[in-house]
Amino acid sequence: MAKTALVTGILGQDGPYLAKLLLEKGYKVYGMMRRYSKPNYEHLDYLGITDKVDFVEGDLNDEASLINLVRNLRPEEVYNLAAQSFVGSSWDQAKLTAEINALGVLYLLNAIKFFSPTTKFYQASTSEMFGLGNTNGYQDEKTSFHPRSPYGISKVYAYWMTINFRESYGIFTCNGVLFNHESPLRGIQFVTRKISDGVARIKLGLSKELRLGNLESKRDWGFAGDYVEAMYLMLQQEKPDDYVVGTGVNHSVKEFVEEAFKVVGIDDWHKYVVVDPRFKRPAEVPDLKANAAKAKKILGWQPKISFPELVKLMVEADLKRYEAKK
Ligand code: NAP
Ligand code: G4F
Repeated sequence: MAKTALVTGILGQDGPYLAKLLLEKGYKVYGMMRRYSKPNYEHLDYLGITDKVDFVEGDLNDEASLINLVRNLRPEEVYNLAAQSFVGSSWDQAKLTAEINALGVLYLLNAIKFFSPTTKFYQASTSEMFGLGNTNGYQDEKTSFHPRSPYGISKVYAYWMTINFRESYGIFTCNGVLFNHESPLRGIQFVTRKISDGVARIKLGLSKELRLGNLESKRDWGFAGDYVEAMYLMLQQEKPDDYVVGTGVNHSVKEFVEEAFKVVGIDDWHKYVVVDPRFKRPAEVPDLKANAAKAKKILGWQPKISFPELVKLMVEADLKRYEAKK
């Protein structure tokens, strides 16, 4: 019998990559999406798996919808990837961010506790929880949290609730504390995709400038396709635990910009980039860099795609998208 997995956030960036991996491993994959009059399957189409996923409707804000799904499907694994995931919007929509990212996780955990307690649960935790916290310039599983945004704070609640269900009820729950991971499926609001898209437009003469916020902040950027393997591996261990996942190398936004313009053969990138205060945040996370030694040792996980490869992959995908529209 095929194993069953419920993946929330199936139409986002990570959902499709994870679903593809699970399908390749022979799983029956239920993809949870909100109710839309016109759902957008573009990301699943991109990976060629739209017809292979079983879609189910549910909303992290609607506890009964989660109870129904868990009770009816009783999946062996639940990967909770759904979230209001854009840090920048979380100051303006702090309540909604908390409802989805914090309380939504509590609802899902309760549904598992009452209706399918043997289900294994993965929570999409994040390096944003560290905020200003670091241990000798890196963040690992023992680094203290000092979140800087309503998004980061909502995820800290979900992180501890995930641990609490493990400690209180013996449910197999794991936090993947993932650092930034990107791909051609990244939402256009996030800085990497905004840059790859902007650079492609400039190269093709469709735009004259790229407006960005803080160019100095540093992120540990990896490829989403690599990171979903770590999610899967966490739920295959004998014991549930929490893991930091990242490359251990970081770059500034400015370095991402330079690298992206390099891909299209433009050296004088300063001519095109405008710093616009509208894209700066009320409180910034200046420097994230993972120490993923535990994931490497216990899960045997390592990233495969390097920073220059990632930037090239994203810029070339955006060039291709625009060229296909010509
Ligand atoms: P994403 O592209 O923004 O996808 C999130 C998905 O969640 C979207 O498809 C969205 O659905 C869905 N969603 C939002 N609110 C929902 C609700 N109330 N009920 C049900 N679904 C809802 O995010 P991602 O980059 O794939 O990230 C996946 C998860 O990992 C998120 O939890 C994120 O916070 C976390 N994370 C991401 C990173 C990263 O670098 N990508 C790093 C660490 C942690 P719609 O399509 O309907 O809007
Ligand atoms: O791409 P970002 O919006 O990603 P951020 O805030 O790091 O959050 C992402 O990674 C987290 C993991 O650490 C996830 F949990 C979260 O869901 C999301 O996937 O911004 C990256 C950096 C920030 O320092 C931001 O201030 O880029 C800086 N930045 C500079 N100019 C900009 C811009 N960010 C955006 N989105 N847009 C700009 O124009």
